Formats: sequence, structure tokens, C-alpha cells
Amino acid sequence: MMVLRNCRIIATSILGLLLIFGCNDNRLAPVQTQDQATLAMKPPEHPTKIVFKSNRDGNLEIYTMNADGTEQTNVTNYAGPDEAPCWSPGGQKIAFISNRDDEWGLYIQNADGTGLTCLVPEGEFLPWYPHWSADGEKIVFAGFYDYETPDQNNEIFVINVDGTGLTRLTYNPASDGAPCWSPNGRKIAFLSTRDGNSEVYVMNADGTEQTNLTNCEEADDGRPDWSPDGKKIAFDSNRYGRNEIFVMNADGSEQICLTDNPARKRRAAWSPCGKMIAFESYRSGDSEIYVINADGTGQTQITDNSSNETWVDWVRVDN
Ligand SMILES: [Ca+2]
Ligand SMILES: [Ca+2]
Ligand SMILES: [Ca+2]
Ligand SMILES: [Ca+2]
Repeated sequence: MMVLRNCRIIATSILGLLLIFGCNDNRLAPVQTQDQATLAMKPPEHPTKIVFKSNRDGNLEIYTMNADGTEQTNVTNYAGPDEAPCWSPGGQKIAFISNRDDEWGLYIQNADGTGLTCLVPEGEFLPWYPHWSADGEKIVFAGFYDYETPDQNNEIFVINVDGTGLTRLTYNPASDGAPCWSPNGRKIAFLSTRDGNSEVYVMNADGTEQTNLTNCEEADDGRPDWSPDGKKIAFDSNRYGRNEIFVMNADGSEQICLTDNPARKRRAAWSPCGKMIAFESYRSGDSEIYVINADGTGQTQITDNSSNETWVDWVRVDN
């Protein structure tokens, strides 16, 4: 296994420009005329939004915000815990886990908090960790199969967003979780402890060919997230003694560390343009959302609140 460490933390103005103007690759091109300058200052055609969870209002709620940290909005406003949010493609809806009426379920609602529906009730699955497919038609999630039995362990399931077609993908006595669709929908990356500690795996969308990508026996590797072009996977790992953010090729080669400071960092999430990665970090004691360029430069704190801001997902919002 080749493990290359490439830890660079250099503040740059490029990240700030990207955060302000969104994910249009052309915005960093040289501006030579007034017309081009005017064009460069136009608002992005497709703004992006970040979703995360926080306990700032006294219990766990789901929040949305712009990628520069502005307009942080509580979109659940429910007295019970709301967890594990993810965007639908296009940012119109949010899937998340909530405990309502003393039962944990997988819920879907519009991004403004309206239209709440329960997709997967607690039942025998205890759903967790939803992730929406890029075609908008399916959600993959982790859940306990028959979780009230002594040998309970997490498995991965897929369900259509209309509630039909529930399918179990893993059959393994170890914990299987944190599933994430590839952008083309053909693969699912996930975590499993089947080889003795947490590793990032990949499988075909039908559950076949489950393959260990990280192969790092000395460490626990955390939540995978595919780059928008499908070529890279971001994840976190404690292989250097503390949780840092890593990227690797989608076949597991060239595992590179992007961060290097004492604070624990978790749950990487790519930006829609593939140039940045968001994550949670406890650098200031409690957790905040940070953003870093995909090459490890320009680490920037996005939230600033004495509560815990975690579990980030990032989407390009369709008009
Ligand atoms: Ca809540
Ligand atoms: Ca399992
Ligand atoms: Ca590992
Ligand atoms: Ca905080």
C-alpha cells in the first residue's frame, strides 16, 4: 500500500473567491476587459448550499447555509433529535434521521422545512446515514437488520424515494455503514469493520464485488465521499494518531493527507465543483464546519458558534 503524506496548510485568497462566487471554474480566469470583469462579478448561475446539524438551539436540528457561512437557517425546528442530513441532487429536498414520537425514522422534507414525510420508519431497520443517488430516484442508508436480536449489526439498504423497492446490499456480521453513491450511480462506497477495523470499501450498486479500498490495518478510516467527477474519494482517518482528512483515487491508490493540526476532523464532503472539501473540526474546542481546497491549501472556518456544528453535505442548487 502506498501512503503518501502531503500536508499543506497555506491560506490563500483563492478559496475566498470561490466561496463568494460559487463553483464556476471560469471565474478564476484572468480578467482583461471591463466586460469580462463585470461578467466575473455576476452572481453564480448555480449557487451552492451546505447542510449540517447543530445543537445550538437546545437539541439537534438540521440547518442550511450558503457556502460562505451566511444565512444559517434551522429547517427542522423539532424538539426531538434531527440527525445525518443529506441533500437531494439539485438541493430541493433534504433526507435526514429523526426521532419522532419515540421512534427513529428516515425522513424527507423540502429544503425550507415543508412537506415532511417518513420514508423508512424505525421498524426492524433503525435507519441511519442516508445518501441520495445522483438521479434523485433512490436513497441508500445503513440500518440494523433485525436490530433487536443479540447479533445485531449494521447493514446497507437501498430504497426508492417513493418507498418501494427496499433492498439489502450487505450480508456481513461486522458493522457496515456510511454508504455514499458514486456520481454515475454504479458504485457505492461505504465503511465496514469486517477486516478488523474501519475501512473504506466500494461495491457495485447491486451489492456485488465488495472491495476494501483503504487497507489500513493500523487505523480507523471514516466516512467516504466521492468527488463530483467520480475519480476521487475523500475520507477521514486516524492513521497518524488523530483524525485528519484524506483523499485517494477511487481505486484506493494514492491516499493523501490534506490536513495537519491537533484537532479531530471528520466527515469530508466535496463541493459541487470538486475544487473544495468541507468537514467538521474541533479546532476551537467545540465543532465547526471548515472548508479546504482539494489540494490541502486555504483551510477556512465557515461556522462560529459555541455549539457543535457537524455532519456536512454540499450541493449545487438548481434554478
Ligand atoms: Ca430537533
Ligand atoms: Ca453487517
Ligand atoms: Ca482502517
Ligand atoms: Ca461550533
